[in-house]
Formats: sequence, C-alpha cells, structure tokens
Amino acid sequence: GPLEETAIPLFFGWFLCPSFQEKLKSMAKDFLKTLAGLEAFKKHLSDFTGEAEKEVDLEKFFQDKGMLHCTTKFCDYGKAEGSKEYAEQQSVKDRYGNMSELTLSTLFLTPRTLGARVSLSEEQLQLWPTGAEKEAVPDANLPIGSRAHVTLGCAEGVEPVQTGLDLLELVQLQQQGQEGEQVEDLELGSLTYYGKGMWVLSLKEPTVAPACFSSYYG
Ligand code: ACK
Repeated sequence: GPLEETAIPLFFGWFLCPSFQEKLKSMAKDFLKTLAGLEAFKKHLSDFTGEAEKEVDLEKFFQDKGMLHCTTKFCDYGKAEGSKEYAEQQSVKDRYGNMSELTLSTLFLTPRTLGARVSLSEEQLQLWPTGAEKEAVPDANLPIGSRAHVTLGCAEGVEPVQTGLDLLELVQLQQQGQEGEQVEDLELGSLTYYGKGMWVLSLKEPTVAPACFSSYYG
C-alpha cells in the first residue's frame, strides 16, 4: 500500500547553510545597489521598465523565493519524468544528507530573474540528472550541469524555474561566441552586458557555498 512506498519529493538539491544564505543575499544586495548606480545600467534601464525614464528599485524588483538552494532534480512528487529513477539512483541514496561545497562562479540577472551560476565538480555532477539541459533547450548541445544555479529572486509573476532557463540562454550566447559588452570592472568582478537586459558578473574569486544534499517536500 501507499504507506510502504517512499514518497518522492517536490525536488532534490543542495540547500545552502543558513549562515551562508545570509551572506549570499547581502552580496546580491550589494551587487544590485552598485549596478543601479552605474551609467551603463541606467542606459539600458528600459529593458527592465519598458520605459526610458522610469526608475526601478532592483531590490524590490526581485522578490525573495525562500530557502536558497541549487535544484538537481525537479520531481513534482513523482509526476516529473524520470523522478522515480532519480530518487532510486544509488549516488542519490549514498549522498543524501551529505555536505558539499558549491562553487558560485557568476551572478546574473535578466528582466525576469536574479541568480548565481554554480560550477559543479565531477563528484557533484554524479547527482546531476540526465537531460536537464536538453529538456530545456532541445536544439542545443549545452554542457552537462550548465543549468545549475541558485535562484536569488524573481520579478513579479515569474516562477523560479525561469532562472535556470535564463542561465541557459546566457550559456547559449556564450557558446555561440557572443562576448557581450564588457562594461566595467567592479570590486566583485567584471560586469558584462549581453543585451535584452541580461547582465553577468563574473566573480573575481569564486564563492564557495557550504550546502547539504537533500530534498524538499513543501
Ligand atoms: O529556483 P529553482 O531551481 O526553480 O528551484 C525551484 C524548485 O524547482 C521548486 O519549484 C525548480 N523547478 C520548478 N519547476 C522545474 C522544472 N520543470 N524543471 C526544473 N526545475 C524546476 C524551481
């Protein structure tokens, strides 16, 4: 009967330690504050507002989406394709509850989402579900794990799933050789504009985030 079955969660992923969540949130806040003050950003403000002269408070623009994490497999309680197989995978069972260090390589934002890109290690890639990138962008050949991210905020009415999709759009542009417009060297790293309101801050020093591999039932 149902009580003997293992319940499949909403999603599996790495959950950032509470103290580090605060650190990352304040880092993102500082970044937004700096960005908002840059002439280069103001020049492209209409990407966010739809109007040239209108002001935008980026900190209010991106709404908090709760506990910071890096999703590996979105299972939707078993309804998502491949979720049962993922939940039963040996590496998932072995690593469940283990601590890991996530490397955050960039902060990025679009008119929809604000996120941090995660560079997964070989070991962490063993927990990455097959087809995560193909499922999102079937026509491209994107590197495995290139969708890995932490959602830091979403514009009003935007679902967090969008953050990974926005990241893949950026990865695709980079893969196609688009270098973007290198705008400025900030204290945290170099800032690049990719058009259509897409900004990337490459961190000078990748930030290491302690996180626990687990799952969320909601
Ligand atoms: O920010 P995220 O990675 O985007 O974390 C949340 C988490 O699952 C709970 O909603 C992510 N998510 C939602 N739908 C999907 C999906 N279809 N594919 C991959 N990740 C998803 C969302």
